[in-house]
Amino acid sequence: MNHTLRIIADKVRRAERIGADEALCLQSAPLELLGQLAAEAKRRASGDKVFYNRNFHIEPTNICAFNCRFCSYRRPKGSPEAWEYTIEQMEESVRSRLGRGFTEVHIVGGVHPERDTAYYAELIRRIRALMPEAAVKAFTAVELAYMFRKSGLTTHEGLEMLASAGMTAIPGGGAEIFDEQLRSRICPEKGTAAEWLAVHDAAHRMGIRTNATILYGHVETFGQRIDHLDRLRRQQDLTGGFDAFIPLKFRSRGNMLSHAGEVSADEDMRMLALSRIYLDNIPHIKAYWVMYGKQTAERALGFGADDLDGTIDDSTRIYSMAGADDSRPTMTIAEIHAMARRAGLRAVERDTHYNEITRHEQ
Ligand code: V47
Ligand code: SF4
Repeated sequence: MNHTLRIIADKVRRAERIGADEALCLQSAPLELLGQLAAEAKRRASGDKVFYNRNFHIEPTNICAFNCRFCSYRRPKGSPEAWEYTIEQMEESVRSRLGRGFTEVHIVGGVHPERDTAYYAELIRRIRALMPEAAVKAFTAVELAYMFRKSGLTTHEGLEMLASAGMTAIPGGGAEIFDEQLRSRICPEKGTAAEWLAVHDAAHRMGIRTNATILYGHVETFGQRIDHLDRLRRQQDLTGGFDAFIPLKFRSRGNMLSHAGEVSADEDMRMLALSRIYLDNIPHIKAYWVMYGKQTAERALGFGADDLDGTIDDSTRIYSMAGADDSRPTMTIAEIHAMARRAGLRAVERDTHYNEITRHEQ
């Protein structure tokens, strides 16, 4: 190991914050070293626990006002593959899952050009009425900014309206890559990085907790990845409202960036490890198994991840449409426990805010 790398590794072992240049250097460290450092940092943050929750998704529509180059999910209105569920259809999806212990409904979809904040507030209210025990984690900052603008609301007013309808948290999507130049190439219509951060900043200041993501492994540079992590770390220093960070691996099937291909599982481990090490102020790093596939998600538990997301119950299409292995993603509680055990860790059920849940039946 070279001298500089040794100094950086020692710093990480002492739980000292590293800078962007040091992260860039660490990025090309031997994979085994990165894994060790990240696993130690994970142990300091959450001991031997691997968190998961009982959740399902609702994807209200795949019609979208934007046209991100990496998206395999969006369809134009009128396409035979486009959908726009009615509130009644979405209620039915909740009703069909009553009594099975779900603690979270995750709602995310396309940016529908005709649906406004009042519509989505009503959707949330009706879901909460059916399943009051479940939190509603709803809408990426991109969807939120669009619907608030459409309704003539400030970010604060819009968030207040959704929170009083029962929205409990905001998922991390829409962050993509903050670098302005790259963003204008891969998702030019989408809101800016500043807009994404402003929505999360406002939410945190109102006491609404949120997640954050990066979309990596397409045409970005390592420097742009680290810049992204750095902006999130600075935001978290200011407001402290991020619960979890989710590195989202670009999946290449059926979109305008397919030519970029996909990075290897080793590269995924590097990204996870670096996220755990750099984001020393975000408590949880999520290995979203639907996107990685179960095998890679299990491996991720040795590279700093402490959360697998949830049981999903075959309720999301975003990743299968982009080429993820599992076309009907579902994970049983027994599978999650076995995965954690094989990684030398212990599966712990959590709610949306990482409060631990103990049940008598398992
Ligand atoms: O923002 C779109 C990504 C995100 C592709 O907060 C793609 O707990 C890979 O944010 N390949 C939405 N990714 C999903 C999301 C999420 C998922 C799970 C948990 C949480 C959470 C949030 O999906 C979008 C975009 O970055 N995405 N297309 C693609 N081809
Ligand atoms: Fe629309 Fe989201 Fe797809 Fe972009 S990633 S085109 S905002 S559905």
